[in-house]
Amino acid sequence: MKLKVMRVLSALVLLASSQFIFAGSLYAEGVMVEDPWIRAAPPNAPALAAFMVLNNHSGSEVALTDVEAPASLGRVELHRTSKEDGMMKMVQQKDIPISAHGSTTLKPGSWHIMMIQPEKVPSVGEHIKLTLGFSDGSKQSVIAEVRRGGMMMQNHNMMK
Ligand SMILES: [Cu+2]
Repeated sequence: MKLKVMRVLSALVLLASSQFIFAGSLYAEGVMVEDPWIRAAPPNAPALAAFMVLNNHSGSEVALTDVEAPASLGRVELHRTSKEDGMMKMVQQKDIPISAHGSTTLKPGSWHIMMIQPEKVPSVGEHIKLTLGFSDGSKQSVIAEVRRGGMMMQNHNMMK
């Protein structure tokens, strides 16, 4: 009798711990951010752009809805550059969607995070903390490295 109780108890403990692991893996789902970076720009640049890969490991669509950056980098907006009538055009977006089990790449000439009218343009090699807010209510901070790369600023200058 006592042995039977023990067995039931240990089975319960096992069940409880496996649920704990399950809960742990659920927590690890959501958006995984890969390779965040900010494109190096001249000290008088009117805007800065940040790029990264957003991987959605969940079964439902999630969107990047807001980004917090240090105040010295200016006002933050979500943008998308696309070709319209043969012209590259940049349009502000309310969010950046990431499909279920899919990924969205923020890159020059496509989706990007734009920081407008920076007071101080960071130099190559600096690390900038960006806090990403998603439509599921989650927030995540990433460290973006300032580096050279991609196209120059011509996309953004075309907007003027
Ligand atoms: Cu832009």
